[in-house]
Amino acid sequence: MKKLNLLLLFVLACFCVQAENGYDLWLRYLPVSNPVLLQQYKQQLVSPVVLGSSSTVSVIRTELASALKGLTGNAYTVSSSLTSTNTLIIGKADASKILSPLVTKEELKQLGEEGFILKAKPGKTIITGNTDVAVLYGLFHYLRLMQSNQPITNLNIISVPKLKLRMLNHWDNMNRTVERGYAGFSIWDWHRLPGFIDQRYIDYARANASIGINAVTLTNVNANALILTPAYLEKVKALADVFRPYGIKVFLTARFSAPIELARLKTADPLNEDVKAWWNNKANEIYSYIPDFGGFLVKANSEGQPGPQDYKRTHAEGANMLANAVAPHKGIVIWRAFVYAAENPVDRHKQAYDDFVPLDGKFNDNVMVQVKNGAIDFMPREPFHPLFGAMPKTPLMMEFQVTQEYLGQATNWVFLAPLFKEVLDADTYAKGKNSTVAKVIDGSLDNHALNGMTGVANIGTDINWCGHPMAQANWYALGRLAWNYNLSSDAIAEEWLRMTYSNDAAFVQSTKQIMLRSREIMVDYMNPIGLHHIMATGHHYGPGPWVSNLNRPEWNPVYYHKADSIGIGFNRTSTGSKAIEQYFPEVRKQWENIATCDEKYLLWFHHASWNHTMKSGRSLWNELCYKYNTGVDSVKWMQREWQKQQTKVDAQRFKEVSMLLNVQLEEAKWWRNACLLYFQTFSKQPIPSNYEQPDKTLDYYKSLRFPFAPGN
Ligand code: GCV
Repeated sequence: MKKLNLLLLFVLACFCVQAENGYDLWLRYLPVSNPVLLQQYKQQLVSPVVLGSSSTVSVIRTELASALKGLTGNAYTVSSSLTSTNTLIIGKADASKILSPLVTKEELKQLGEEGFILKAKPGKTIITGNTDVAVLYGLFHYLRLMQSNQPITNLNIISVPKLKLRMLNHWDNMNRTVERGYAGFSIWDWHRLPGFIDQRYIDYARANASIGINAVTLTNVNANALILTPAYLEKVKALADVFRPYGIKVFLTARFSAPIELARLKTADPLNEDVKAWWNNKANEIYSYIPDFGGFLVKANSEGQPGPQDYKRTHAEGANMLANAVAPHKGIVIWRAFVYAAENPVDRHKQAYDDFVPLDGKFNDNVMVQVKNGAIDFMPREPFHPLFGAMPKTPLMMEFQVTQEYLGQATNWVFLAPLFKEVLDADTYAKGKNSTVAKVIDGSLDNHALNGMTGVANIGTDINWCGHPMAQANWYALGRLAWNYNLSSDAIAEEWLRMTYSNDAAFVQSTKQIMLRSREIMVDYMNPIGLHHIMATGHHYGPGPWVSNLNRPEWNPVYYHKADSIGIGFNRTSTGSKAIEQYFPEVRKQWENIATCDEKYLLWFHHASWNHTMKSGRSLWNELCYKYNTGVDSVKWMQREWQKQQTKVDAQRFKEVSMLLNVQLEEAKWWRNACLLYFQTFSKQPIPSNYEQPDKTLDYYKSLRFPFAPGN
């Protein structure tokens, strides 16, 4: 009986070890299965030492020991004092004299605070940098090489982040709901903080550090002033203490009306002396809890949030008041440019530019303006925001959305690196050719010291963190691109797949193709040819191009597609809203003329007739039918490709992704049928008979309701 129990325990233990629920993200450290490679790794690793004594150094030691154990099966003793026999030396450049001859002063100078050097020749490897956190980044890079089965014997890597602030913005509410979150509740367990430190906080910090993320905003930009009260600052401090060894700074969202709500001041006018004093004191108080507090992120005068314009002050006056409060502590203010007003009849596309360009040069040195990648709102495809390049005197920070509010939420598999890259690589022509968005945000185009990129997080309490097992790749991609926006989507997908799933070459090859095509596929079945914001309203789940009854004009999809008997699309050219004039002439030229406009933006900038001839030779209406159907067919292709991977992937994640692909196919068909049936009421043309015909009526699609859709 005892033996039987033991056997049962053993079987259970094996089962647990092999269960793949996605919690470990890309930090699985599975045994290296290629024996030749394993042997090479072992020869190189023999005797590791980690120098130094900070809390970050402890993190390095723990991570190294657990990674090496996992990857090689050996329990290495990681020593802390150097001997001549050490083969893997990890530590800050000034931690030991021995490092100095191996790396030059010039090399160290290039690194700044966060860059690292990784050098290896047979039998000797060095990972170093100017700070312990830089060394941690170097370690994660080294582990990534082994996790993805790369050689580690001859290395000469110097890696310096292209952006200083590499950030996640959580839209997490204090009641633990997450605005636009599709992965469960907020991971911040405010009620049990500060006493209870969930292991998740530590694993979250590890994951972020492994991809170079060094800042997080904990709370929703639709802010709650209570986060600034002492009871909550205690809790924020507890999180900041967990994150610090991983090089992560904490930011909070500041509700502009907080002085009224928390201190009963009569006003929140940024020029009022009492208001200024209140924020100064509040900043001092926050820094007394968290000496390295990053600063404030602010959404003001947008979608009902309070702001300086309530007092006839400008965004700059509001931002500078807060910037003055955090400046003595070296804090910064990140002020969002996502503003538009219902009372303003001007094309929403133009409003942020109209508001912010006149303020260029008026922001304090410690203010950054955070700009969404496009002028509307995180659509499956948008041209880059015209503010990029248009505010040379202000550091602009990129805001991407990692959570898939408008990109299939938690049911659709979409890899976002191609979307991020498309924007970063776009040429603004602000200072002639090659003035890319990336060069605007890294500060190199206009010489800014502050620079950064953020992603609205897709993280929640789901066991796999991000809801869809494949959505982790988008968190990963954000971090990797913030570190180095020159990385290709291909390289990022490959790294992630190898670490998160398998190093099997055939698996990596096919699954990478799914990932790389997935965004374009979604554009086809959701928003082809430049269509945008035709999602159902409120929750944004599924199609709703017919919606026209909401209070604010720009909340209605009909505002964006403008379909009528003549054609479809938003005329933003010089004969329309003139939004195109906000771009530099070279860019404008590309899009102004319907004959030359890139067709992926056609209906973004033009109201084109249903019979407009597309480059394919098809009429616009037929092209729309073609695109929607191609999108659906391509999801079927994703399914076929994924089915081929069954033997290569653990059962749990294989099944989860298979089920979700079934859902995705149904949703793609839903998008296609609903949109084509609706637009057909204007085009009055048939859906060509070679395509699958909608099996439901338009009224059916219009009748669908999702009162409990997540993220709302
Ligand atoms: C946090 C969109 C989203 C809102 C979000 C807003 C923003 O409008 O639907 O949920 O609010 O963007 O970025 O502020």
